[in-house]
Amino acid sequence: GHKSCILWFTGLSGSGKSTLANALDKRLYEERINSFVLDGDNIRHGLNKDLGFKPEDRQENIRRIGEVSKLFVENGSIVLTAFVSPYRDDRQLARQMVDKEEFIEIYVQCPVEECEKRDPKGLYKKARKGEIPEFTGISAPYEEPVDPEITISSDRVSIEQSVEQIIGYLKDKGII
Ligand code: GGZ
Repeated sequence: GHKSCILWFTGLSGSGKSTLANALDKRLYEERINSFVLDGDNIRHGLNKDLGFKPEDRQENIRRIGEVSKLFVENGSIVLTAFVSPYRDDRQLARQMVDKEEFIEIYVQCPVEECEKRDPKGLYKKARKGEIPEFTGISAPYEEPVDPEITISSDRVSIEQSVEQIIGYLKDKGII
């Protein structure tokens, strides 16, 4: 058996949140743990397709993701959310939706210069040209977590090592 919780990944576009969340999801599956990834692919294209990237829209995006995550927690899952979630207050609101020990904030830290160098979808390039307004890290703020449960330096640590770091934390806390 395992306890349910939310693993809330936050970080810049291109920092590696989704990649890491999916690698961890696979690892948990191998341990027969019921986990689920929420990311832009299954949320922003569906439930939240009415929302854009203005601060109010991001706030509503995160609020709904928090509510959906809470349902997964009630269902006994470990839910992995991979959203930029750039505003401290919005993350705080999501945190307060569940019990204290059920919300684990994971800061996927990566210098914006490195994210821009990776630029897997060419979005930073577009943002620099002004084709995407309010792009996080370029023309919109990213408020770093003050006291995240876990910090991953994604430009210095491999995905495998990062997965092990998080697994270690979950074992330490008696969650898995
Ligand atoms: C930031 C944007 C923007 C703007 C489109 N700012 O690398 P990606 O492509 O796949 O991740 C980014 C994703 C951010 O959506 P989130 O739901 O995670 O954002 S938030 O939590 O702030 O609501 C990026 C793409 O969508 N994208 N426009 N202006 N990222």
